[in-house]
Amino acid sequence: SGGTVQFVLINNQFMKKWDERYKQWLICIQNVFSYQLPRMGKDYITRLVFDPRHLTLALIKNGYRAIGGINFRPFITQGFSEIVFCAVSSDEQVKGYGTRMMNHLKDYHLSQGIFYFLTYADSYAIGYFKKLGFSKYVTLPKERYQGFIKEYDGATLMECRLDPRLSYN
Ligand code: 1VU
Repeated sequence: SGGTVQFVLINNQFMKKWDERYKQWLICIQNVFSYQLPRMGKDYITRLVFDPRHLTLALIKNGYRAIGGINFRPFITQGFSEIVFCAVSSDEQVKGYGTRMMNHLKDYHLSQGIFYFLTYADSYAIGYFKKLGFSKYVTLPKERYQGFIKEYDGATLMECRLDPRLSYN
């Protein structure tokens, strides 16, 4: 293996002239999400990946290949982001990319003055989120997120509180 990876934040909100390369990357990442998170349903994933209110942090290998990503929705007035989908393609898992991707997202949020992540984690992903600093103990007051984030049956709400004194990379 080997090779270099970079992180690209893709947001289709302000792109009047849609960058064809970004579109191809989003399609690849949407396929990774569909394959890795089959219970979410492909149509639902497609809708949220291309929703202008959602952003995708793309994990790009060797300058051209999208091998994973994190889709999230910032709620700036509420002071948190919802982590919606997070996945790395099968052949690139357990190489540390999932960790680096989340750390990159944390530093981006510190730069934006957002200090909380919330996610509905599948039971098999709870361990991964715990390693990355997420907890089932949610400290954010309910009125800050209730009605803003979508509940998923059988999933566990988890929170990650970012420390503004830290750098995660
Ligand atoms: O640091 P350690 O070595 O102790 O632990 C690693 C790694 O061993 C562990 N880990 C796993 N543990 C249990 N089951 C797994 N499937 C699993 N995969 C990894 O987690 C620590 C971090 O490893 P990493 O930095 O190498 O992470 P990856 O690059 O492998 O990426 C992790 C994810 C979870 C993104 C990847 O395995 C993946 O795409 N899995 C399938 C999709 C998934 O479950 N996504 C999260 C679902 S919840 C969601 O998206 C809604 C919010």
